[in-house]
Amino acid sequence: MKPSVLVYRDIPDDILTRLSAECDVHRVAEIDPDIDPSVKPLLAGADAILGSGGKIDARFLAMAPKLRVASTITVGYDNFDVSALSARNVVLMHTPDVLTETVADATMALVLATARKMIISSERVKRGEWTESITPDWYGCDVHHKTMGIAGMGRIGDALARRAHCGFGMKVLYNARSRHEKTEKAYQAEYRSLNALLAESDFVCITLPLTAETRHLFGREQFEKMKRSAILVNIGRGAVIDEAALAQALKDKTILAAGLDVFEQEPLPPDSPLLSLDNVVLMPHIGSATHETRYAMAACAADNVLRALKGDVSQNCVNPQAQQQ
Ligand code: 8YV
Repeated sequence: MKPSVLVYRDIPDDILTRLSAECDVHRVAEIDPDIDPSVKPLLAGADAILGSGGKIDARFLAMAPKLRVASTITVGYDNFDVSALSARNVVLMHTPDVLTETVADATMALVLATARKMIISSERVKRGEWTESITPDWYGCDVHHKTMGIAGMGRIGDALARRAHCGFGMKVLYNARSRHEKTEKAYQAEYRSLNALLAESDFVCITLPLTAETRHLFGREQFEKMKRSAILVNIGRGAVIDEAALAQALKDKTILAAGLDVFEQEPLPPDSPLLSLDNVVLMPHIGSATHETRYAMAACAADNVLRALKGDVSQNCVNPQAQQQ
């Protein structure tokens, strides 16, 4: 009998066909049986799940007694309770590498768009406000040859350091749990404590995952340590920042501006104080959202399912030790 895979996100047809050759594929729009109770029987029979989003914890796992593989079409996996998965011998597969360059591009784009006031300028042009030579209120600030501080130095942090150093002649500082000698050597990146990074950087770019240690790592105290001319960019996870404190800091001009791709609650709620500020650029979590990269992520996640179901967790597995012997 073929293993049963529950797919809870849209994935390209050719990838579904590949999956269907080896598995019984069931497609649902929603993985949470509390939201769509019709998912319950499919979940009860699923050997693997493939998709993104949802809260996959012990309560969810209790409804999926046969589950062996959870494959997320993301690199981040903060919505999974990894200990609960491991306790049940469910392996968690994710999609690192394939999105690194695309997310680093988006981060640099956010840096530039925020510093050079590109979004607000475009809105002003569309409103018919460009009626004479621009005045200094349209001016932004330079990016090239400034100092970029990167919080978190994983694959995306390294790709961002390369862009900043090689493309924009920037000085790169970073903070991470450990030293990254390759990045230091390749891009003359210098390690700093978080406080020193905050004090010295013109651009602070967050590429951190969300964990118990990083939740609300950036709040009022941290914004006060930054330069008043500094720009904060977040491409990691929204809850790494205390968003209410950030909105206040932007309002008070404690820091100059922010460029955000991720939020504590997504989609951003209509009453978010960020929506009424003109010194913030807001993107709807588009870091990896190109046709090419979203295809590559779906293909990677499907291949992860096929390999993991055969017992191969040598690549892209968060908890290989969870594999049932
Ligand atoms: C995802 C992301 O594409 O991979 C991640 O961790 O944050 C994005 O690239 C997005 O979460 C899909 O919903």
